[in-house]
Amino acid sequence: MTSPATHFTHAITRAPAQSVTGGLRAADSGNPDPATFAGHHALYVQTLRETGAKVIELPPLEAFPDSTFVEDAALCLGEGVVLMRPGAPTRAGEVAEIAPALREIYTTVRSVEAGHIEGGDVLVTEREILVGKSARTDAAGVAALQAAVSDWGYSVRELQTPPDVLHFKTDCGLLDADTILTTHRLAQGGCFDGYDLIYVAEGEEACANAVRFNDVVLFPAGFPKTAARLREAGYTLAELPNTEAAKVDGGMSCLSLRFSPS
Ligand code: CIR
Repeated sequence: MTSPATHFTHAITRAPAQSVTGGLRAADSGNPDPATFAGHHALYVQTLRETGAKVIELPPLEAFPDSTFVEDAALCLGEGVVLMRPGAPTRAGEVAEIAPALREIYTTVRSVEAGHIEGGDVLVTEREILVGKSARTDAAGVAALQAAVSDWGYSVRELQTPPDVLHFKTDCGLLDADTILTTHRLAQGGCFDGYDLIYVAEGEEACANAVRFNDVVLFPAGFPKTAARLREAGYTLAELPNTEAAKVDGGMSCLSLRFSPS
């Protein structure tokens, strides 16, 4: 069944810059290789397009090593777009860089004016907007988002991203209107009560950041047990190489903004 939370007419992506080797990361497992990353990114974009969506590809930004992770700079909803306020100082300038592309599509553009919030901490379902406070997102940012979207009828629920997890969505992804892929460490506090949950297999926590995009689930290659669980549950997976993004803590959701402007 199609849902406005999983089915989209548009996406925005930004090709990785050579400077992605200087991207932020929690642990050093070596630098991403820009050429390999570019190949992975092209495959990601092609997969989005194959679902029928229009994909707007933005050029690389050398001044912003993490700018390929466009999801963190904006929250795209049907009614309008809300520009985020990244908590990582090196990423704050990405918002002004992506805003012109968003203004070409949306007539209503709002901004988070206080605190900090990154799109990776925001999960939009059909019923609500869940936001995990994290090292990048604080209570003032969540409150500012709530103020920005309340007249559009959204309720915002403030949650906590587990310690040592970069973003809320590092550990979850929406699979359909009622179903969330997640980890035990995130779900154990009951934040997803009322939803159907599919857990990633033990040891495969790094694949929780999957994204349902139209008829496919964008899923990082290399997590066979969880992939089998999802296929068994009836989902069609597009398994995409993600080794280079993963070196700078990036996953499937971070690489696009997904939306259907009204
Ligand atoms: C960062 O640390 O900000 C980037 N290296 C990775 C951002 C990943 N974004 C996301 O999960 N939404």
